[in-house]
Amino acid sequence: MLKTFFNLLVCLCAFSLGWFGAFLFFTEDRKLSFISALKRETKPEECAEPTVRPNLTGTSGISLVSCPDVPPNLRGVLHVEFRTNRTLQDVRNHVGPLLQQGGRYRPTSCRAKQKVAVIVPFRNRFEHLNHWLYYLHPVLMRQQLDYSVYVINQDGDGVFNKAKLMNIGFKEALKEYDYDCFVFSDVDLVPLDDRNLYRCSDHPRHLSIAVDKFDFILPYATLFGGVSALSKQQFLKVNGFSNAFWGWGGEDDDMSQRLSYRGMVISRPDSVTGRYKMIKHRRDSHNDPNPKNVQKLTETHLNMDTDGINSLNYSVREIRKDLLYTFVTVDVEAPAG
Ligand code: UDH
Ligand code: MN
Repeated sequence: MLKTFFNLLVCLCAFSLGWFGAFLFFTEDRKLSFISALKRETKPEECAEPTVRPNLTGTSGISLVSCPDVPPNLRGVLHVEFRTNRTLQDVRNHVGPLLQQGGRYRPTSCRAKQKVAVIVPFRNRFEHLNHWLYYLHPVLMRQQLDYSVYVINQDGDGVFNKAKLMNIGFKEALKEYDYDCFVFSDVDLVPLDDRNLYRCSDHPRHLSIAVDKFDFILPYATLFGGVSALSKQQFLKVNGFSNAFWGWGGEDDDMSQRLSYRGMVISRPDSVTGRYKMIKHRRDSHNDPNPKNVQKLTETHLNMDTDGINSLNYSVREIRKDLLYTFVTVDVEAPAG
């Protein structure tokens, strides 16, 4: 009798354990359990989606269902602060596990809507780059993009040419992958809302419309500088950026005019979604405002067919793959600064 009772007790225990196990497994899978909620709480900046480094080689993404129009794990308004002691290794530890060499990512659970090359014109702003990478990677992941980050670094200390670096980014990125969208971003601009999607749309898109430096107000209606997104088609339709804007200013207005001359209008997010924080900085050396650029803006329509991606000259000095970005150092044939 006692033996039967004992057997029954063992069976009951095994049964209960089985159910408890099944419950944990089930809720963990659907991210409902207390355990997974805790996990998410302790990793606030991470993308909620993949937990393993995705394999980006091969064509495995093709059989997946398309990602939803509205990415499900967005957070909305973000808290952004630029602490000075953020090292590149901090950033690698923070976002690296989900990336492939070259700052490359794509969602594992669905097929991304667009293949996006994020292009950052650059020279000697490593502190800004750390902040930018720290905030942007998790945002781009949550936005479920198939993307890479290209930092296009102007070699030497000749006069800076941001537009030329962006043209080079377009060209170099396309040598690696069949991107259909190009987001051009200053290294010091971080979005304050992850609903501001780094994707292309039917119209060229200006993303950084409300920057703290300008009291969150768009300074003028045709502004296209800061962060903007152009599809491959839109970019080629205007022959890319002009290569002729040396020094600070004008290249974005020239692009804005190119778009207008080719019958395109600029689309924008609303003024809440389009908020940005700019890292405070002084003017860089060898990038002074160039008065000649103002004159150039009167000639956009005359030059745009011959000055642009079809007339781009440069040489690549080095391509270095970091986990967080592809760093392309280029000689842009700059006049002495
Ligand atoms: N950039 C560099 N290195 C340079 C110059 C420019 O990386 O030496 C890149 C960088 O991505 C930067 C972008 O080009 O974000 C635009 O340049 P910018 O940040 O100098 O332009 P912005 O309009 O600044 O923000 C204007 C001068 C600010 C003076 C502020 C005085 N309080
Ligand atoms: Mn700036």
